[in-house]
Amino acid sequence: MTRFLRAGFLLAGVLSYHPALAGDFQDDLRARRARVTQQLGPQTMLILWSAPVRVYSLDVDYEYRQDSNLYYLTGIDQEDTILVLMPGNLTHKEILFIRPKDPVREHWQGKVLSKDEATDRSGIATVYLQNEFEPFVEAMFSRNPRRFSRDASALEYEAFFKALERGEGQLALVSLPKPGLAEALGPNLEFANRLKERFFGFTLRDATKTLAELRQIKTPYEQKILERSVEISNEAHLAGMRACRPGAYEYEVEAAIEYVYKAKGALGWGYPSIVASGPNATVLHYTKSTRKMEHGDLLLVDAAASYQYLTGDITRTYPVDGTFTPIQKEIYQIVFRAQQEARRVAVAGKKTSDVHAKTVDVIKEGLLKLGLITDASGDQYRTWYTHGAVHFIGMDVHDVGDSEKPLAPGMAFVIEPGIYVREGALENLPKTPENTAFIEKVRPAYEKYRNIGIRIEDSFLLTEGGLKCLSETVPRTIEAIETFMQSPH
Ligand SMILES: [Mn+2]
Repeated sequence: MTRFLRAGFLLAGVLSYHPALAGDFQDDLRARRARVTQQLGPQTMLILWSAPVRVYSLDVDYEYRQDSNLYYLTGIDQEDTILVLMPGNLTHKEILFIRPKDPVREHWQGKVLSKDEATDRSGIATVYLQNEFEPFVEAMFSRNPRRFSRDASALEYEAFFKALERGEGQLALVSLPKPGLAEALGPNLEFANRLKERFFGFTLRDATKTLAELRQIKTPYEQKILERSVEISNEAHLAGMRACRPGAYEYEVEAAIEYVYKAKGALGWGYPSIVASGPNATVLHYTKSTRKMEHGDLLLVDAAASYQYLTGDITRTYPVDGTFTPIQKEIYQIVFRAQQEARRVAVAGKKTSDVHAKTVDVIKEGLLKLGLITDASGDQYRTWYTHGAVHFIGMDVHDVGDSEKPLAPGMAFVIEPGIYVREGALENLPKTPENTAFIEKVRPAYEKYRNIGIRIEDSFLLTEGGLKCLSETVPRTIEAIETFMQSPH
């Protein structure tokens, strides 16, 4: 999956629950909350809301996908959930608000967690009901805990109250709308503004970065789950390759891939599958999967499962009939070499931009040799290589994290160079004398390679021992791909 360079976007997935790892999971959740708590400080109240239910059509909803940050800290994938962290509290530093049990609704929509079950799942001892949230917050910001509960003690919340008195309280929220983005005022900010109108002594703090930095370094537990997630995706890719043949439709390959997700307990994708044959391979996020594949086509498959809220990201491009044409090989080898050489750059201490830069060097050199660019010193290569090579993976396929930070053990990311000789790429260049000359010179090469789109993408984990490729088992070399595609299955 290739990332828009500026904006991210939300992708859905679903949870599957494995009791065998349950204890590890709760330990990990506790440790995650402890790290957030430490960074927030005693003057702060952090509030995190669950993701809203989204309507598919009329009275049918989309499958529910929990907000990544809320899931990261609670492990709860139920709607109407709110997490409050108050690091300064004496005993109840973590408080969960959940929807009430309702037998009628549960008959229609399924079981709702009881308070005890929410505690078992999250490891959070203090659980209140959803309708107690606003009274609780009001009691806290008015420094009058009895407004919430008659036996509440002011001592419990003293650190936060003192901070409010000094005017140093902080209300920490995540995913506040960024200035300049054309988003509506988010519900978080509306909530904060309403509180500000009524109470004093605190400022707003954006905790998005705090959470992103924690999520950027995968814990040993997360690494284990991510590895399993990618294993499932590897198997799915092999199934897709087996289902691919001239005369079959793209959706048949997609079905073979997604069957494996479900059969292996992943229950869903980390992002919509891209199964793009022939000219469709030049469309970065082609998701229709309706074309019939023909002899001579390449098929680009970019797909990965979401397993327990962790997703890898893998792309392979292979010939539908099992044999690359010489012309396809020429492009493939450039992309392959770009990834190989970039892998060697991806060591602790380097930045993701260093890894990307290596792919650019190799691709420029290759494009120049093929006549698709006339000058390797400038930006001509961007006509054919249109995205970045590296992004983090994790709970979100384009996961959060600071790309300015040097690579470090625990970071998980992809390296995904690509070349796309797409229809109209030359015609759509701005009409400058420079471009006119460029177009004239590269047109023969463009005609030769047109409609070829090739991307190679693998999921990596940086460990103390070096770079570990999690998707190594999916054939990547021309030889391995041809052998696999031509073997009887
Ligand atoms: Mn990707």
